[in-house]
Amino acid sequence: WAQDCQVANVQVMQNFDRTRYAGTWYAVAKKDPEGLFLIDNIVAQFTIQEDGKMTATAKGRVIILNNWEMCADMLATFEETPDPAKFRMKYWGAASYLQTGNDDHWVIDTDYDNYAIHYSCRLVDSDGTCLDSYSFIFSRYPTGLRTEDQHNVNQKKLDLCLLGKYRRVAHTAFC
Ligand code: ODT
Repeated sequence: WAQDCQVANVQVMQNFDRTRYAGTWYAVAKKDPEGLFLIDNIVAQFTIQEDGKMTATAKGRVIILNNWEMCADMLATFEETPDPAKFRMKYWGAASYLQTGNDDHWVIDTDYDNYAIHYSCRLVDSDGTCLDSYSFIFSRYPTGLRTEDQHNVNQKKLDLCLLGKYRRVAHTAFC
């Protein structure tokens, strides 16, 4: 069926299991928000604490103060919502000059062992579509997605109305 592009109708992962989601994920593609922050070499590490709460760290190459290139060390805590695949992510930098914020963090789909699709809408338009979103395609491998996962991931990009809006995220030795 046709994509209606309504944020409220975005389908997220059913029966999301944060324990299986834990561990290292390499960003292999990204749809950028307004005011791009993380550029490439983006690696996220999710941890489930003893109290069951999810936290994460992420590294990535950023450019701050117009021209200073560095590897950002970021931290996040996740607040639960009634939907187990939808979180609020509060994040900040290990250094004070890095970005801080509080974004939606939705897990759209994952098989836990190979790929995951993340989505965040920062600004919903008056018509219910998203005015400012970002989305990560994560892989358990820095080399990219397996061929057999690509079709499914493309279908989800289409469902999110973001097909064609992603760029590849390089992994070099920067971070
Ligand atoms: O790059 C951008 O422009 C938007 C991203 C900003 C948020 C980055 C904050 C990362 C905080 C630590 C994170 C953990 C895990 C995150 C997984 C996916 C979403 C960032």
